[in-house]
Amino acid sequence: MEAKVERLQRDIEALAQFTATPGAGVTRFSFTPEDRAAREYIKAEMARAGLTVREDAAGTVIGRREGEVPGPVVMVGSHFDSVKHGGPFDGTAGVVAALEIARVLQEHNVKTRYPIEFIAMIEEEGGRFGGGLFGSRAMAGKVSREELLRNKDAQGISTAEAMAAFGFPPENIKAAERRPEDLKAFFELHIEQGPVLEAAGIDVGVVETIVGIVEYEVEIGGRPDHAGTTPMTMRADALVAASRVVQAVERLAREAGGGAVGTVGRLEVAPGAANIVPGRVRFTVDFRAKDGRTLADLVAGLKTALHEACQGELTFTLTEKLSVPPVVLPEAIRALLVREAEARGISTKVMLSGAGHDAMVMAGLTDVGLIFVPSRGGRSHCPEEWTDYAALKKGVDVLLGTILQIAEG
Ligand code: HGY
Ligand code: MN
Ligand code: MN
Repeated sequence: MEAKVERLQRDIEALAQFTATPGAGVTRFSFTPEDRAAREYIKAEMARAGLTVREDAAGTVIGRREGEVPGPVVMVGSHFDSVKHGGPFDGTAGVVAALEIARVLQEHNVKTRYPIEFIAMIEEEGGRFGGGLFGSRAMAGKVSREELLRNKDAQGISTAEAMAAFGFPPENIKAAERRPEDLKAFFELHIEQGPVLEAAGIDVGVVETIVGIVEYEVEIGGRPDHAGTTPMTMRADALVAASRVVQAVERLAREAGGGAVGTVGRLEVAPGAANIVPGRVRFTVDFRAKDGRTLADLVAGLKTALHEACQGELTFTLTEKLSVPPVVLPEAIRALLVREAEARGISTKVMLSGAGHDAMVMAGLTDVGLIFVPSRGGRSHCPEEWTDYAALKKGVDVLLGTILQIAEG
């Protein structure tokens, strides 16, 4: 049994149309018209594949295929939201892989012992509200009502308001929770978003460790003043202070070594005029490392840098948006994936994931397998993101064979 590459291509191209920035990459934020269009496409394809379709309280789309016994369930999927001006494969490739596996099982009239759920997770990127890994964290019971009220988009709309307006009452969020005893395994196919597989000429990456992530929103308060009449010795310039912290983020990560990374991806200056000394700066900090100790050291270094940069009238606030520890995925699942690939003449490489994935949250609930397919030029989170459909098919086939083994018990 194997996937049909033309159906993979059709799904990817169809879903890529649901973007707020046509011609400038895929922008598909959660609880938006683009979300609605993509979710309706996914639900229709799940129904056509014979699945029972529902949406959980967080807004994740779940298609279920019954087995001979009611549970525990084998899950396969990824996320269907995107970053701003992203590519057509990030997350979507894993949702399309799940859709195609459902079709193949239907075509071959396969009856598995355990049920299988095909998942399209919501708000993994955190592109609209910050944070991220929202759908999987809701399944893990790690989304609080407080977070739904606190996290707001660029227009000041909270996650709770957006959910309510879209048809998902925020007060029901706890209903999305899944019990570990009800789950048998969670599998995710994702594009690598890096250069390793392409450079090595390897078909499929089998992920051993996913880096830990901490993400902060920082606000530095200064004093807006006239840029012409305020002497340099009398300023509380929020942007000068922020720029010192931005430099520290880069230095801390570089000096930490071991693959640690630090990024300031978004920075806003207010009031934001050439002739006004910046009174307030808001920016994000994203640290990643494959061990918790390094992550803790990076956070401590950030706090030191903030205290040193904010003297006198300058103040700062530091709000944690996401904190997920590094995870090592189970060796037994990795071995199954490698064996399935070898049986199909597909090459594999065990590797680290520098990107975060829903799989890292689901690893707290059940056994998890995460595989990568190559990204052209290692590019992602940009319109240039690309994966050859034949390469995607190889990953889907490895997942299909492995899931059949796990679902047979
Ligand atoms: O940020 C990440 O690693 C993922 O794309 N959400
Ligand atoms: Mn991403
Ligand atoms: Mn992703």
